[in-house]
Amino acid sequence: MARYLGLDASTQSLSALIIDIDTGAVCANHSVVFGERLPQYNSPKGFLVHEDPRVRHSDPLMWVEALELLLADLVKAGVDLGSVRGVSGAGQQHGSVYLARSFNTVGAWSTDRPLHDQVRPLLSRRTSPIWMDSATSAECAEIARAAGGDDRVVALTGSRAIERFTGPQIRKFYKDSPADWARTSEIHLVSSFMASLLVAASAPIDLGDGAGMNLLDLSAGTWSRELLDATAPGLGAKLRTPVPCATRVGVLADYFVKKYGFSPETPVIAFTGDNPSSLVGMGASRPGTAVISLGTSDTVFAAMAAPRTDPRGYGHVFGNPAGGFMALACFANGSLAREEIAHRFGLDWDVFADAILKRTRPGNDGNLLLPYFVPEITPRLPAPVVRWFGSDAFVNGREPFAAARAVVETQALSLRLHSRWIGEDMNPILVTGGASKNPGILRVLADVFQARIVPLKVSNSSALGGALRAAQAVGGTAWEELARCFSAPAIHLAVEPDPATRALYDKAGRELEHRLNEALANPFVKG
Ligand code: XUL
Repeated sequence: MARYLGLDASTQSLSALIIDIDTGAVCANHSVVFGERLPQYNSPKGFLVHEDPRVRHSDPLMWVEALELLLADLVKAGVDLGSVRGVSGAGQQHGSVYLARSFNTVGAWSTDRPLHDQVRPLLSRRTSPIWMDSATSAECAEIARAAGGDDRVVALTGSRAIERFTGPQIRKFYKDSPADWARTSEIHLVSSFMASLLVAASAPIDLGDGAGMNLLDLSAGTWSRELLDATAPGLGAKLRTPVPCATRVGVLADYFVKKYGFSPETPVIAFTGDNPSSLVGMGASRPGTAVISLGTSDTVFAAMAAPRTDPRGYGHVFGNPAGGFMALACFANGSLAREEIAHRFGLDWDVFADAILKRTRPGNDGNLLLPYFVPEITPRLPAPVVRWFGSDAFVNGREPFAAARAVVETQALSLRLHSRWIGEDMNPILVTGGASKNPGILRVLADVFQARIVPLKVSNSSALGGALRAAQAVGGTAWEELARCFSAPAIHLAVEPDPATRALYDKAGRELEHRLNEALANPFVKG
């Protein structure tokens, strides 16, 4: 039996997915939702509440405890972890973990104590800034200035200095907590942190996720001396050399063999970012297929035939785990905004879909709604601001069905507007993430993009990507074969565009662009 385990440490949950290469089956797909199972961490949405809406941190020990809960759940469900031949996985991108003592000093985890009790004394910083944090504008400006300007940072790293990226976050820590910085000996991304737990040693950062740090020289595949120096003194010594995504970083620690029944010597492949992992899980690792992921954040991404950067400075270039690069644009107010609008208007998801499909018309009589409950990344605008653009009754919030359609349409128009720079073909578009199950949302995406929208059979493409990467690196199965077996589209759920809606969405797109340009000129004025 050739089975491979993929893990996905995302913002709100940790998931595990096991594939069987011989039968082509997904034999397990489990999640631990932090807010539900670990209420002691006071993180109902996966992060700690902070009075400053720009500050978003999580407790890394919550991820450690979740790993143990998840593995215990798998065993309880009768999954034979001894049949797993390799493990890999992914983490939410950009988040960072700071250690006073390297994982390499651990030797072996003791089975007498839970893992989080053994990780706690290693930390030099109790909390981890995550991708939703936007409190580092000053540090971004300082890094860009020291490195010779925005264009130089883009040329080296594929992105401008960006608030949530790890380099600016590291600089803020160095400035705000010099003593803790001085005792920090090792810095991890969420991805390399999770891999390190599994091998009880320091796992290096991979080139896919490393590209989201504003520190990696993309063309050389090494940390950029210029950017290390621009970020914080001594930073180079706290980071291990980055490695290609298919690197074997060790074998599963005895702790997991003894406690959960894994086989001794099970190889662990470098973990990567959730978006690069999803690219593989969606079977989109070759150029020609775009993906929209509707998770806590919404992202649009695609493998790139040649690296290309966003002239407006919002988009990014990351490493593609199958080789080469991928383009990505990230929208912080994805599900968070849809959930908030549904909640405010008392709509459950069936009614929400019905509101779009049956009770309102495409274009929504010109009403647009782009709510920012957290600071937006693409385009960069502050929060909280609910931007209503439309008729009086609509703006006064008396039209719940129109609001449901408007938030989805306006988000889709913004996705389209801000992914033009990627330049890859956007038809068909594969969709993943929780909201990709909502037929109303799929209908709007098809019409706004004038493209065939195709969901995948397997949900959780990031954990699937982890399992596929383990199968490719350990078992040597070709990407094409893996994609054919496991990334099959759910053709019966595909949605075709209605060409009659093209003109009205082109008009609405121009209107949104105009409104956003106005908002960017006066970011603090409510729309
Ligand atoms: C991508 C990004 C988010 C996180 C969260 O740049 O910030 O998509 O990876 O999952």
